[in-house]
Amino acid sequence: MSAMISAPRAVMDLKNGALSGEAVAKSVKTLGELHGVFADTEAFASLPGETVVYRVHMYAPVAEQTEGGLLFGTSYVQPGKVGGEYFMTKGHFHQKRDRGEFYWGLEGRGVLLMMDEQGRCTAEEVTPGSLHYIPGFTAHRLVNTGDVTLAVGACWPSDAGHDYGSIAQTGFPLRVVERNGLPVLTKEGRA
Ligand code: PAN
Ligand code: ZN
Repeated sequence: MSAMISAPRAVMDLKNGALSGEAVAKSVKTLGELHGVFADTEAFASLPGETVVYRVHMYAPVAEQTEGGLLFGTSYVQPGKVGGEYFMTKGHFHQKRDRGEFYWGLEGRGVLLMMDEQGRCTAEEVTPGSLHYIPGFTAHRLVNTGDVTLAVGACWPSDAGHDYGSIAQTGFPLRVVERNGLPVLTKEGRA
């Protein structure tokens, strides 16, 4: 018998990065799960905890922690603000600190915040087609500065893991807030 050409194990919508397939998992992060992330605690408390801040589609062809494999995902950050601060992801270092990652913009507009282990922070603009190399030893967070959903693709080593603890303690030195209708970086309200 000759070999068969099989269907792909996963499919991606080329426009918005939506993933489908058996090994695709989808998760949701609500405001209620983001305590301590935003600077304005009063504004945070006034918003419904069930408000969706971001969703993630993740294609895991191998189990997390597997050495030598890759994971693939699309993050969708909703438009919105807590006080003047734009909706964003929690952000993390990889547990295995030397593991890097690629991000690329698909839809919407935003900012990628990156921070090294010395707390030095940089910010890159994310737009459809923008490509971002996140080196190892670098925490990363996505911020939606637009008024539509920000969709961003990602690919990272399957043994990278996520360390949210360090970010929860020290935060990022820069925040992205709206001033006169435009996104600006600020050091104010540092966690
Ligand atoms: C991304 C992120 C995703 C959600 O897939 O996990 O944007 O952000 P948080 O993990 O910070 O909640 C990634 O960077 N994976 O390594
Ligand atoms: Zn990551």
